[in-house]
Amino acid sequence: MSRKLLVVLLVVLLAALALAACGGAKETAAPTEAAAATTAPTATSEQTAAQPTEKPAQQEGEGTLATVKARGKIICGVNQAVPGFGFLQPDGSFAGFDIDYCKALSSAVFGSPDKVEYRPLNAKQRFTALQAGEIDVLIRNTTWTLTRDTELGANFAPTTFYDGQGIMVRKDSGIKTLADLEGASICVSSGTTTELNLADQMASRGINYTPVVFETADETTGAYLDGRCDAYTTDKSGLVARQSMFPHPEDHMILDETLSKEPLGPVVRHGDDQWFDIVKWMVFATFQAEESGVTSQNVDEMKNAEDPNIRKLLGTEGDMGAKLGLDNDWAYNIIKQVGNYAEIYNRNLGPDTVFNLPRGMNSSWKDGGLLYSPPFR
Ligand SMILES: N[C@@H](CCC(=O)N[C@@H](CS)C(=O)NCC(=O)O)C(=O)O
Repeated sequence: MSRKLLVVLLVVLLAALALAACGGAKETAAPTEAAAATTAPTATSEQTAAQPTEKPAQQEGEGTLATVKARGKIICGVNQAVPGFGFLQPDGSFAGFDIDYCKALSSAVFGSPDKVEYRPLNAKQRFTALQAGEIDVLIRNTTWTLTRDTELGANFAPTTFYDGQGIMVRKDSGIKTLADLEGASICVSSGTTTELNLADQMASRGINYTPVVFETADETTGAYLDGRCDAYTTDKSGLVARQSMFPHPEDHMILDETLSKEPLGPVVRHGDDQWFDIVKWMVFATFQAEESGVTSQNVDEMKNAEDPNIRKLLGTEGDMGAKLGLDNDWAYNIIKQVGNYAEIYNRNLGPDTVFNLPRGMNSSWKDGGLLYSPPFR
């Protein structure tokens, strides 16, 4: 047997073992990533996601933009279980803040928001799917971390939603602070920063707890609602989103404490600078449009604005689109078809939605928030 074949066989065997280990029991006693960190430097639960079964969407040696254009659609890795962000609706369509960013990318590339195939992925599957070329972009409440940015082969576009991890408990539990969770069981999803932060925060505060780990949000919240855990933890946005699906949302509350920083945004693979630039500037276009007061409603009039920044953004002046390999009306199309950041936020999370999330850090820098676009020039 050739050495190469032997290596391939070994890899397949290891992958099968990893799959058997994750797939068998849905619940594990300890956080897998944390456990991996304290033992040998083996794969974390993020890295032991299901192996790719389908043919990669991207052909070798071809840039993602060319692949996407030849295919006629973008394959966007998304969440299907977090209302307001990425959610599969009863009619089979996807909706949410992250979904709108898939649409914005489609508008930038194709001049239409509908050239998207949505690929639902759970937390553990997402980085393998990205690495394997099964998706062109991951827009799925994904936190930017150093490990993901390096070892996991991911490049992070600007943060579209600044979040932090929170804890939900039943109102009648008497639990008011993190310290009250001494001896508690806490439901958490695997392959997430949530799982790691929880272990770190509880250890540093000397609070003993039992993590009860599941692969999907449905399993995690299902177990919490069944009374198998005293608390449920994820990003605060995720808590609010999932709470909206509970039979009695009013029976639950989110503790004031925030356990971590969770900057969420789109992600692409390492190795394709042009595609990375497109995804980055697609996000910046939504920020800049809000900064400049350009909306889906006034974008046509704004084409005649005097402000050179607006003219460059909308393609009336300069050749910003060409620099990205796109048509010059790429950003005009995003704003016209999907909207500026405020429109995207309000449509999915704003005052007219069940979530009514205050903008807070997710305000434009002009309003004291963290959203800031570099110059369009
Ligand atoms: N932002 C965190 C957490 C993201 C995450 O996947 N959260 C879970 C808990 S709500 C989720 O979205 N699960 C949906 C599912 O896979 O069913 C991360 O990037 O690791």
